[in-house]
Amino acid sequence: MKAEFSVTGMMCNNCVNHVKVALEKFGASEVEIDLASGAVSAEIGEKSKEEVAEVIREEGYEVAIR
Ligand SMILES: [Cu+2]
Repeated sequence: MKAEFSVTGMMCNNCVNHVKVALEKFGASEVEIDLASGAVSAEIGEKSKEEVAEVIREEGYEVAIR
């Protein structure tokens, strides 16, 4: 399943990498992150959007499911 999120608090490319690595470790693929808008999309397979949002939250960012 493809999921989209709005992430607040990513300030630089290091933040983008934190989120990307965390999502990939969690099993997401095709992770795309737009730093300027905070838009994140990923293929999350059988995981729930809420679980994936929680992974982003645990990295220290605010997140809304789109
Ligand atoms: Cu940063």
